[in-house]
Amino acid sequence: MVLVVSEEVRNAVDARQPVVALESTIISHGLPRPRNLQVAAELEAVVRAEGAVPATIAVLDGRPHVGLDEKQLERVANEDGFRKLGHRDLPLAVASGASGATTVSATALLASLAGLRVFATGGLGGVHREWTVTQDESADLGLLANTRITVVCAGVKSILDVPATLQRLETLGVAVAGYGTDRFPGFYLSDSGHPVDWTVHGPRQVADVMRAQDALGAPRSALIVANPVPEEEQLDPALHARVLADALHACEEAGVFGQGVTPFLLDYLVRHTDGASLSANLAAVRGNVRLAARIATAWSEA
Ligand code: PSU
Ligand code: MN
Repeated sequence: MVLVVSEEVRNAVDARQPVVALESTIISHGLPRPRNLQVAAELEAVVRAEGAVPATIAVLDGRPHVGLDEKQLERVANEDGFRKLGHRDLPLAVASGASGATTVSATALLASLAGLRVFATGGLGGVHREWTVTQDESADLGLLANTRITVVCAGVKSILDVPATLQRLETLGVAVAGYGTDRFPGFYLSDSGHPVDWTVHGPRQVADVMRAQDALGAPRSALIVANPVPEEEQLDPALHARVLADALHACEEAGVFGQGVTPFLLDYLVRHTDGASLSANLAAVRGNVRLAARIATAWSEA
């Protein structure tokens, strides 16, 4: 088996104890150094504080790892030339011995192969603005249409075309529920300005939905639990709108495309909001990780 599952994660899965999968692209490509390593460790600690086991996922020297030790986490945060791997990149990375961080799509796939069911991230990828020209839609969406996993996120990144992304999720048949809200969260913002059709209240209800997915069987799609960043921790919406417009412009000017777009925009926002976007991003991720641990616990008790 090509997958390396850490002993701690393997034991927890075998014993049906709660485990939370964590992605690594946010660490390697989504957050500035040296803060990224602190955050990686902090997120694992949040999972543990809730009584669950963290499983950060990345590919090291051609081997997909589920559950990283301290040294391995450090490589993700600090190694130069660390790639960004979507699920389509996994066989290429494995065969060539490459190392890279996994996006939502690759993390969800590897997590599910390892028998994990709950996954936390910041914001999902989705349909980019200017899609009609670039056809840039994150591979996250297609993978989630075919993978039985529960993803806790603060919606999709606000750098995207949010209504188009919601429409794609509907078309692809991916279940979406607001956590304690009927508004779809906006990543840095508590409210994207768009509604969601379903609201779930509490980790147990989420576990009920997961059980119902299994009872219904096919198609083996995901469940997106959209958990808003608390309003007092969100980025100021006016600042967000202003800096985002500049960021999109700068991205076009710089000729950035493909996998480079998302990291470019996230970095631009951090630098031009005096770190306020970073605080909001971290608040969102922390909240998602905590909730994911509670959902994993309810799921393990189900
Ligand atoms: N959420 C964050 N920061 C990130 C990402 C998500 O808070 O860096 C990453 C995720 O790994 C997601 C990826 O899968 O961005 C999407 O990239 P793209 O648009 O190139 O598919
Ligand atoms: Mn893309």
